[in-house]
Amino acid sequence: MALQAASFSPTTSVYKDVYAAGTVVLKDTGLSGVPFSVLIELKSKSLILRDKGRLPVGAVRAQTATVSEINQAPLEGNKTLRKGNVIITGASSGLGLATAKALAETGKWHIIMACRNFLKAQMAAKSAGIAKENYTVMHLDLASLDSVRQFVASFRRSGMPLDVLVCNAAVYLPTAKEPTFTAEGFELSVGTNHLGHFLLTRLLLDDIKQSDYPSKRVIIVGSITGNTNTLAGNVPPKANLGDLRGLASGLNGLNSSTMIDGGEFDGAKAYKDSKVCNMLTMQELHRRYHEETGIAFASLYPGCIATTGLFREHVPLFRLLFPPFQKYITKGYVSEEEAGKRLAQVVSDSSLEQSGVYWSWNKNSSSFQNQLSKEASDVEKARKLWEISEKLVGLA
Ligand code: NDP
Ligand code: PMR
Repeated sequence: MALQAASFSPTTSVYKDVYAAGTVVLKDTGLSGVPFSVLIELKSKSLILRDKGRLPVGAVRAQTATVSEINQAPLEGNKTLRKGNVIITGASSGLGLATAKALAETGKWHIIMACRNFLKAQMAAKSAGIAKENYTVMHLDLASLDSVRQFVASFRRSGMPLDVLVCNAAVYLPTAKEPTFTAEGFELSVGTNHLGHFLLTRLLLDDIKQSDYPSKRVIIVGSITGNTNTLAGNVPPKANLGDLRGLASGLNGLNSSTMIDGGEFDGAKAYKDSKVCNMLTMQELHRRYHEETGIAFASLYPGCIATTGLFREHVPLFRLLFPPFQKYITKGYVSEEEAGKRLAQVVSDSSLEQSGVYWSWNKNSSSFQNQLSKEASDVEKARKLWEISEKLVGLA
């Protein structure tokens, strides 16, 4: 039942969200008129400060916690009564939005929707019916390392503890004839899907380490199409990072190739390569940090969610035929709702807590630990990818 004393600082001038027994938010400009001692008193009696967004500045409405409210809280290990806080990148559509909805509906999670389009994310949350008190939208453009750093700074200013990070956002540019680039000049697919998430995860690890939540996790969404030990992973162009020479020389198309393996630009391959990077990064995080921090690192293939915005750049005929092809021929199709429930399991189920695992689901939707391809589980490549990525994002 650990409320965070620091979050009650009476001098703070930013919004503070303090999640106690399912409830929140001091919309504060100094908590004027409420002595800190009173807050301590409230805290010790397990009272809840409840904001409905209509309190005048300085006014604090207190309400006694009911048994049922306390019971709503995640009690795994009885370590804390507050809601879990989870950041989901790219939660404005598809899998990310469906996961946010699934988690919000449990009443046990507050979702920080980390999105490049603030308004789109707000509207998406609203039309998905996610209750206002269960989410916060924060701006994050993974195609800009400055934006990643700014996001981390604003998240820290919010005062919220961080318990789980889900790296979900991605772009897929299968029809691009020419490469496009991130703000720092990296090829856009690998720059966004891998490098942006790499920096974000590295910076937020410190925050997750400090969490008192019973189960701390970092999840990076992978895919079957990056795994060449599957039929789907053998559809050309196949993922292949080679010796990482393109990445090592900057992936910028100026003094280097725009592809990780040093080859000619191919948007579909760049996406699949980026997914291999995601899966390698998860395992390297596990090797480097799991034992020391207790954080569980995982990746997953949620199923083929053939209707999402991921295919927005594909030709119209593909977009028309892909869903029935996956539904009736490969039978790999899964709805956004079902995929969201799967990712939500990886966020919160105690049965999916193991670290270093790549999760998949079989036809009757039960989860299992899947095998990664030889390349996607290559320890030496993961280490090299880590070291090069550190340099590219300015951490080494
Ligand atoms: P969507 O296109 O619906 O979702 C992708 C999200 O990423 C969107 O919210 C998008 O924002 C966001 N995004 C893109 N670029 C950036 C950026 N620069 N900064 C911040 N956010 C960004 O696709 P899916 O839901 O299908 O994809 C989600 C994850 O699932 C991806 O990691 C994908 O690789 C993975 N996946 C998908 C499969 C599928 O069959 N669809 C299968 C296997 C894995 P915006 O809304 O503004 O465009
Ligand atoms: Mg694939 C069991 C077979 C299977 C599965 C599960 C997928 C998933 N795909 C399968 C088979 C095939 N696909 C076959 C036989 C073909 C040749 C006709 C095929 C083709 C195909 C294309 C052109 N598939 C695709 C594309 C895409 O553009 C998608 C892609 O690669 O996006 C990167 C895609 C996908 N197939 C999948 C999944 C999950 C995808 C998309 C997603 C991803 O990795 O994010």
